[in-house]
Amino acid sequence: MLINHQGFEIHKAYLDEAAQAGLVEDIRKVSEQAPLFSPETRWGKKMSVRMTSAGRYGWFSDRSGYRYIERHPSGSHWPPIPESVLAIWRTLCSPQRDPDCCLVNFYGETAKMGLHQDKDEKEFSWPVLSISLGDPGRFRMGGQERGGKTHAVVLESGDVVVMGGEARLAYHGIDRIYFGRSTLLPKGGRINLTLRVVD
Ligand code: MD3
Ligand code: FE
Repeated sequence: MLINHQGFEIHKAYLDEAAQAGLVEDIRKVSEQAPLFSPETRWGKKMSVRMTSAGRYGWFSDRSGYRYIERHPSGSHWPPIPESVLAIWRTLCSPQRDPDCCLVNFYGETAKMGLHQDKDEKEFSWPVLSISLGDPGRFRMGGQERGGKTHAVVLESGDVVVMGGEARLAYHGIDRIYFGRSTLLPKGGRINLTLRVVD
């Protein structure tokens, strides 16, 4: 099922169970090469979401601010974006231009992501694609200004979201995780993959 509202395109249940399980396996391999870590915000507070990346760039944050960097904090290059993930981008976004970064977010029972805009990329003309795996999460989305009206939608395992057009610079975040509702990840939790063109 496809719902499209002002550049916010949700493909509910886009991935079947086998595709979801395959992605989890491919992401497990990424996190073996590039272990999950909790970035610090520019105010020195650890984020509750654990992260890693694949691709030419990975997203990073510390007291110096939010940015994309070419290596994992360990010093290694980020692993390549799995083909299974690229295939989804090529179908829903573009067969011409691959993303530069696949950000992997892992949410445990109490993790959240506050309302923010994604503006660390040099390019906003490409959409951002998001893949949800594991426990459902309540996603909140507003407009392009802070403090505006917001709408909540539950993102479930297998849902794929494409944010383009006006939605690309909309405020958004994850308020809560419905921990233990999915059996995809044996220990529970939610994985979100976001594919981005950075420069
Ligand atoms: C709306 N992640 O990593 S994905 C992030 O579920 C992030 O982990 C959330 O926000 C998550 O930055 C939401 C859906 C999403 C991704 C990018 C967007 C929504 C977006 C960019 C612009 C507007
Ligand atoms: Fe975001």
